Amino acid sequence: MTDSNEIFDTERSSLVELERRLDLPRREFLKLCSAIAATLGLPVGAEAAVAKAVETAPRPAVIWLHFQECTGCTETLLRAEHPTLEKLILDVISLEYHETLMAAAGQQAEDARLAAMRKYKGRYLLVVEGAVPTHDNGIYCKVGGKTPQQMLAECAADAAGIIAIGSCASWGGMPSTISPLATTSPTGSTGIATVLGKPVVTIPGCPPNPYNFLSTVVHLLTFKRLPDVDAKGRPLFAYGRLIHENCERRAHFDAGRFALEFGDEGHRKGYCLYKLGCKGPETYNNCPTIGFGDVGEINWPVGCGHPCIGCSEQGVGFQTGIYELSELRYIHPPVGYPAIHEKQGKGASLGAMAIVAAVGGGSAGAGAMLARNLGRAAHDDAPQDAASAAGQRAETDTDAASRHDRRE
Ligand code: FSX
Ligand code: SF4
Ligand code: F3S
Repeated sequence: MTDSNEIFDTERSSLVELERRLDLPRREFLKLCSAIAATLGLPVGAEAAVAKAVETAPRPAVIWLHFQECTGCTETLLRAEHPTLEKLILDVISLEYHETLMAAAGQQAEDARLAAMRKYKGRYLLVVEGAVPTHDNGIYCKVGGKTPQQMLAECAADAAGIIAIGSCASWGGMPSTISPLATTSPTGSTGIATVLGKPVVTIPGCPPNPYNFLSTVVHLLTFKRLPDVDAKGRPLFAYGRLIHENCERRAHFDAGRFALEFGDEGHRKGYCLYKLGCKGPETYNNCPTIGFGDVGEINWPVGCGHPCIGCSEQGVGFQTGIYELSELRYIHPPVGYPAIHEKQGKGASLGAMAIVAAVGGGSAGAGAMLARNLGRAAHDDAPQDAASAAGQRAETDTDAASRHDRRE
């Protein structure tokens, strides 16, 4: 890894050129490189290698396709509060074809795509935004007279690398939503890897975080290869951990303090949003770590007071109810607490009651009340404070049974 001083002492002239190109003071540029290096999980000092790659590496030609989507992926790249982010993104890639951003239209646009594919044959990066309709030969989203299936096959054939940006292109996203009465979405929408029959790098999210796209491209420039991915094609640097693992409300989850409805005391106090349907426990993404819009790390759905809807997670976002209770993956409350999914009216198991009573020093009856309060998702006047609930609430089984768990 190059030392940062080395770059800035010996290669000042290229930095001066970069400052001019991006209209960006070098201090700002370095800060951005540090943010990218941190997003990539690189060690301290790696920002120098990132900076060098951004300054000097040849920019990959990019052909960017749009299928079934809302253009939010593009918007989030360009509407970042930090204007330099947009500049940097457009500087590290050479955008050869992009239906929303190019001036050309109609046949002229088609000619530009074909010319770019010829010129950069085998060397261009194909970025796809949007899902692919498969029903009725995919006629539901034609561009230039071609279906997404045809366009995708044509453009993927000579691409050096393929990136699916957004949940739509990654696994179907919103267009793949299935009504309770159907078995597929109306247009049979799916992700591009399914259609191509081969893995691609996916950057899910609706929209995805622009830093995750930028960092993926910068990884390519810095290390001459795309980043390591998981089984769903997601870069591990961004999607290696559950949201729940890094959430700033996690301490409230562990302590059994939950908001039960929007605006209640628990919500106002910033308690855990699990009982409002937060999908953080089953969604892999780095939202709590990097936030959105460059305005501080609390600027992400949960930070703003709304449960995560699992927008990036296949099988969760747009496929389960927004306020439906999330499945807990491998993270659970401390062993002193009974299962959070404890159904109402059933009370806690004898084992759970014994543990709670032993840990809390209370009676088995207090343990049972705590168990019921953790398992309950019904409205309540007071915030769900497990400790006070154990000592203060007295409720009959009939009361508890009359409440409905959000999964029931
Ligand atoms: Fe929209 Fe992109 Fe969502 Fe989809 O983002 S923000 S519907 S993931 O393809 O434009
Ligand atoms: Fe945060 Fe949601 Fe997990 Fe609660 S359930 S700690 S709000 S991610
Ligand atoms: Fe989406 Fe959840 Fe992040 S809704 S933006 S994955 S917090």
